[in-house]
Formats: sequence, structure tokens, C-alpha cells
Amino acid sequence: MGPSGRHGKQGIMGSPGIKGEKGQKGAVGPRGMMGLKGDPGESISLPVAVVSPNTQTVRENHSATFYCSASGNPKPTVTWTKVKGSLRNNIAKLGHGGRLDIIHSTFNDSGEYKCIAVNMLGQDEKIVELIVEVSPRFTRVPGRFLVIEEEAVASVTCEAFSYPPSVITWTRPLVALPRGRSSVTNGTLTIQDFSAVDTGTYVCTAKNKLGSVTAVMALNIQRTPDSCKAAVSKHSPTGGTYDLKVNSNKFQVYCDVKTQGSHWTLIARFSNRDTKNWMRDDGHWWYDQNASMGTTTDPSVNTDMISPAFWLVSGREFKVTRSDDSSHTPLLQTTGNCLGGQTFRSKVTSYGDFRNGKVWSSKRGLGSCTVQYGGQYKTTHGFGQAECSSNIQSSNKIGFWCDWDGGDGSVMMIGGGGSGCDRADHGIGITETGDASFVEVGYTETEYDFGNDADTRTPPTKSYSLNLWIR
Ligand SMILES: [Ca+2]
Ligand SMILES: [Ca+2]
Ligand SMILES: [Ca+2]
Ligand SMILES: [Ca+2]
Repeated sequence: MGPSGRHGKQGIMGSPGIKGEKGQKGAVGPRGMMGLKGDPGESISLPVAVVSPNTQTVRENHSATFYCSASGNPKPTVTWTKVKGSLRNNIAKLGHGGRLDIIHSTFNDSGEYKCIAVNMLGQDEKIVELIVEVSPRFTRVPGRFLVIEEEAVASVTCEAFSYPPSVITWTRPLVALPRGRSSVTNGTLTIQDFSAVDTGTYVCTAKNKLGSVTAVMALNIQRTPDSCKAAVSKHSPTGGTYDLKVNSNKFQVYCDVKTQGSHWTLIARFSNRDTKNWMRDDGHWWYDQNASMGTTTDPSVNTDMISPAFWLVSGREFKVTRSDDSSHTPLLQTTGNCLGGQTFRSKVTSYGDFRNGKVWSSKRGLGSCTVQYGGQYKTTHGFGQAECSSNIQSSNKIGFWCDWDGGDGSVMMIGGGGSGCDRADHGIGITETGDASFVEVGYTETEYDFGNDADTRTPPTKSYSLNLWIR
């Protein structure tokens, strides 16, 4: 055998075999080296708001500025709100740095404002206060012309708005306010017992440190009426009870306006149901009585009455009515300016002083006025001779202080008198006394406050009285 031959050429390489299974996890390697220190990172933080100024005072129409700066991480957003109400539209909210501009401030802008700073971690709030000062302006003033009733309490009020609040004062140009009768409280001027000296110009002034305003007005007086005519025209036209003031005397009267265009003042009443007040021997009620007696404000009462109007209210005419006639139709009414502008007392006492038994006349009357009759005069006691005419007086008259020869007299004789007209004791204030006076003789010869005969055998009615009115 021979030696082995040389190797043949290598064949082509076959395909790789199938991948083997994953090996097992290796052991943990050794710890690496510590790294280098890094750069410092930014820290996160809650917002903190800082405001300036805390409070601010500006005048009206001026601008106010507040700042609100906020720190925190992330950077907070800043907003402003008004604590009560809402921010006015034309306020410049938020310029740079949380700036709040309140432009042309008004009083309504006064109050607290809140700055709110917010980031993702939370929020912070700070409050500032704005005070807007306002000069005074009136919110209430009286009318320019005021009328105050005489003796009443005048009360006039000015009210003003301002900040700081204003002080309201009242003055009169060149004249002091009435001392002791006037006071000013909370802008209201009060004057007690208003009188003519209080009429004139009044000024109220509202003032604070920014300025002042004034209001001017005139106070006039409405005098207490001195007659029914004045009273009725100033108050209600219905008639009734009114206050009158004559010569510093204040009193109540009853006014009758039922007759168109007339204003009658009730001044006296004659009744036979009570005592003979009008025929007192001393003539007191006609001459001297200077306090009212009886019910002056009710014409339906059937008792004697004398009103202050008897000696205080003057006029031209008078009328007589019945207490049981609520329409006060004149049974008689004088014409031709009987009273001539006098009071009734002046007229009736102008003929003489017949007090205390003095005889007033003999066989005549001392004076008379012309009258018209009306209503139920024919059947009214005292009017029995209204349509008669005779030697002492004719039918269309009322006489004062009349007398018949042998007896019989009257303070006011109604209608005719004398031999043909039942002598002289018919009318108001009648006496049977021979020498006519207030003195009563006695027996059947008596006296009555009104009637057709002063004899006890023909007594007058007690069922109604006669009212006496003046205008
Ligand atoms: Ca009487
Ligand atoms: Ca008498
Ligand atoms: Ca006689
Ligand atoms: Ca007689």
C-alpha cells in the first residue's frame, strides 16, 4: 500500500444550522462609577400676592391705581375683582404687573377690590380699599315758595349726598333765625309758632371738605282767616267749623255757605228753653260778655249762645235763622249795609248804655234796618208782626231798642210796631216792662229771649231757637 494521497479540494460550505436556545441570564455586573453633580433645577411654589397701596382715597372723577404683584412657580396669573358688585366695564383692568386703573372714579367705585393670584398649586388673595370723595349735591330740597299757616310749626328739609357726609346749615340773609323758636336737626329746619316776622328768604347749605351747595326758598305765611269768607276760600267750600283769628283772638266759629256766594258767621243764639241770658237785668250778654258761652259751632243747638264773633267779627248785614232749619234759610236778612262794617256788639250798643235797669226809649225805636223776610218766617215766634206797619215801625224793618207807651219793649223789634202792630214786644229780647229795660216787673209781665209777646199768658216756643249770623 502506498502512502496516503494528498487531500482533495475542500467542498462548498453547507447552510448554517438552526439557532440554539437562549442562554441563561448572566450575573449582576459591578456598580458603575458615581456621576458628576448636575446643574441645580428650579423649585415649584404657591402663589404669593403683594398689593400696593392697601387703601387709596381719591376725589370724584380722578383715577386710582392699585398694583398687585404675584410670586410663585409656576408663575401665577393675576386678576382683580370687586368684593361687592362687579368691576365697572371701563375700568382698565390689568396692565403690566397686575395694575388696576379705576378711571374717572365715581362714588360707586368706592369699596374693596381683591387681587387673586393663581397657579397650579393654589391661589392667594389680597384686598385693597378705594375711597372716592364726593362734593355735596342736594337729594331733597323744599319747593322755592312755601306757605306756612300762621302759628303752625314750619318744617322744611334739605338733604344732600356727599362723602364725607356734609353738614347742612340754615340761614336767613341779613336776619338771624328766630331764637328759641327754631332748630335744625338732620337738615330739617323747624320754626315753632310761625308768624309774619318769619316770612322771607331762607338758605340751606350743604358743605363738606370738598365744597358746598346752597338752595334758596321763600317762606310765606298763610294768616289764620279773620272771617268766614276768608276761611272758606282758603279751606273747604262746604261750610262748617273753622278757626278764625281777629285782633290776636283765636276762636272757632260756624260758617254757613249754603246760600250761593254768601259766607255767614254764626255769632249768637236766642233760646227760651234755658235761662234768660239775653234779658239779664245787667244786659251783660249784649254789652259785656267777653268769653264765648254755649255751643258756638253748632247751629242746631237749642240753648243760648254768644260767640267771640259777636264782638270780633265785623260785617255789613245780619240774618236770623231757626235752629231746626239745617239749611239756615234767612227768616229775615238785613239789606243796605245795616251794620256798616261794625261788629254786632258795636252796632247794638251804639245806641246807648242800658245796663242795670236804664230805660232805653219811650214810644219809639232808637234805630232800624231794612230787612227781607224768607223761609218760614210767618210761623216763627218773634215774627208775628213781620207784615204789619204802624206808627213806631213799618213791616220791612228790624228796630233797635224799641218801646211802646204803656209797656212792652224789645232790644230788636221785628216788623211793624206801635198801636196797630201789637205794640213793641215782638222780636228778640222782649220785655213787658212799662219803661222798657232789662228789668222784669213780675206777675204776668215778663220777658223772653225771643217771642211775640212778653206775657206769661202767651209764652213763646221752647222747641227751637233763633240763630243770629253776620256777614
Ligand atoms: Ca235763653
Ligand atoms: Ca231781666
Ligand atoms: Ca213803655
Ligand atoms: Ca205785651
